[in-house]
Amino acid sequence: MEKSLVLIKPDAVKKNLIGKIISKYEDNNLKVVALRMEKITEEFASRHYKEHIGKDFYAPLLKFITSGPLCALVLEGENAIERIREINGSTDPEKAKEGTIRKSFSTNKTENCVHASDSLESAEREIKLWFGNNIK
Ligand code: 3AN
Repeated sequence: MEKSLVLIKPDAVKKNLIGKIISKYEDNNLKVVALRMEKITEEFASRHYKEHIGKDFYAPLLKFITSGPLCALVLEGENAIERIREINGSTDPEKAKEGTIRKSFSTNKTENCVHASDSLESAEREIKLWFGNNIK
């Protein structure tokens, strides 16, 4: 069993997509084991996105991710990290496969509805950042 940190980003929250997005995960046998909703500060966002500091899309990414409330979830399931990234689809909605969350709902590479951990190491780091040591 693996755990992954998922964000339902401010664009998806604004479009009333929280329920539809969580259903996609639950229908794929992924269990919600933690959940919180809030508008995060730039300081917190910079810790989440620290590997992107200095990239050309970093400033707009930070502005967007702090623009309104988002949902952070921990999902658990077999092979969860890879499966969630398949369900989410490519970062660029134009390249995302039919039926993925990003193909169905996202606007562009920044406003792309969801984030998911990309490795076991980042899942561990991100779950700790968002939920402390409560989630084992
Ligand atoms: P993913 O979330 O698909 O794993 P990452 O981790 O490479 O993508 O990038 C983190 C976030 O940064 C993306 N979800 C997206 O919002 C933004 N991002 C990544 N690449 C670009 C880009 N080329 N232009 C604009 N935003 C980007």
